[in-house]
Amino acid sequence: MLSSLETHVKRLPDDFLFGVATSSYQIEGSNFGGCGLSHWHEFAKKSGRVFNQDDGTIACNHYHLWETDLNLVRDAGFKSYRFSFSWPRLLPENSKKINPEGISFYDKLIDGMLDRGIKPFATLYHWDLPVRHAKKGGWQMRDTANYFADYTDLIMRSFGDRLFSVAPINEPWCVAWLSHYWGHHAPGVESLSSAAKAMHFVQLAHGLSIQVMRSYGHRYLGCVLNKEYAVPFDDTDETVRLTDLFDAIYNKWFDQSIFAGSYPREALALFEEHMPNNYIDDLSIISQPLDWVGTNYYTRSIIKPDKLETGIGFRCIRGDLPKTDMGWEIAPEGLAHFIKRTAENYAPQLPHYITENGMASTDIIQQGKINDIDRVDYFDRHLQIITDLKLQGVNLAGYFAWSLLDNYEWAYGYAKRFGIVHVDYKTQKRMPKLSYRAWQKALTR
Ligand code: IFM
Repeated sequence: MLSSLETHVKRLPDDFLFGVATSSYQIEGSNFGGCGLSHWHEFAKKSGRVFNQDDGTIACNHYHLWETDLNLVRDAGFKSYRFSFSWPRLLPENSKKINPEGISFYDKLIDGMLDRGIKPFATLYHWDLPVRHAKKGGWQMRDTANYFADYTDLIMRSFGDRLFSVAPINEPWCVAWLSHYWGHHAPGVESLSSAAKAMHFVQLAHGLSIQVMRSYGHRYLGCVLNKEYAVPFDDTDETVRLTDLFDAIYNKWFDQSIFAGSYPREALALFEEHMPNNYIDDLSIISQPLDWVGTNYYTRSIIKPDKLETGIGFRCIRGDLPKTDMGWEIAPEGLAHFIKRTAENYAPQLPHYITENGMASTDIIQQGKINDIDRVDYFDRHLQIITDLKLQGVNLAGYFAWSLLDNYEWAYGYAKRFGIVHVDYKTQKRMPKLSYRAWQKALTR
């Protein structure tokens, strides 16, 4: 009998791309190979907001174990690997002095993928901003967007022709709002004014980077936007208005600026006085044509009015649905909502990838095994949505499970496990979980 994942895979066309994702700071180990400091290192050590003050200095030691890890990707039957470049690894000291060990590491990693028949699905920035840029204001500054364009140039020169696809920035909402308004991620700023600037400059960085990559003739460029499904706490006009505001800040800000060259008016009304001068002139850069669109999807948020939240007037709460170990509700219907909305409103013709989807769970090792059946079920329920929509004719092109390995889960340190492969952080031993075996069975059948 076919398992649920096998059934979905069988219903999808052969060219539907299945992959698995990770990111540099979360797995590589920033102590190795001449990597420079990122603002995450400082945040982990100094902010008091990171569990156990855990940092990414060793992480999964992927810097040394990359061959083992690529073998795991290949042996599961994944045909693509979504990874990120580390900016401080390639340019540890300044924007001119290239770290040869960094170049050599990514050379080997990319060639290692190609040798194994795995398509390199690259992200240029997954949150490890060099500390030198953070000290000068980081994403609140236009300069950072310009430096990001230079860094893009280095990557294109060195690796561009070997990359199947590239997205400049992973989850710009996290880079901007989560890190500058909520302060939950590095640099831990809590200011509407800072957040508004970061919301704009991270988008500008995206657009400038796309321009650079086009100048090299790259033809498969996209964006990776995280989406959270907004549900009003009640049906009063005020709650509905606030839910629209949440949706504008979290979701539409990014789609609309990239695909329609404007910012949503609900969010702009809140940010306008803090926006950088002449920001409107940048929208034509931000809205460069793309070749594909990527969505990272995990959960929903219930929006509840709260007068104590002086800037925005709401807070996000969780409801009664079953939850992952992050406390995130499992709500696959939100994924359907975003896939349809993106196709209808913004990018009907573009191939759509689910670039991250997965769950943290409290995996228990029993008799040398992890039977993470809840994670298999999570993948199953989200793939059901994808298969149904694909069969209805939506242009869905691929799906990436988050994550290959248990890894550094940012402010949660190593306390949360998202991997389909368990990592023992003391020995660095990898142990495939039941979910890995389920993917393997579905993809290699
Ligand atoms: O681990 C993160 C990843 O870095 C970005 N997307 C969400 C994941 C789970 O929180």
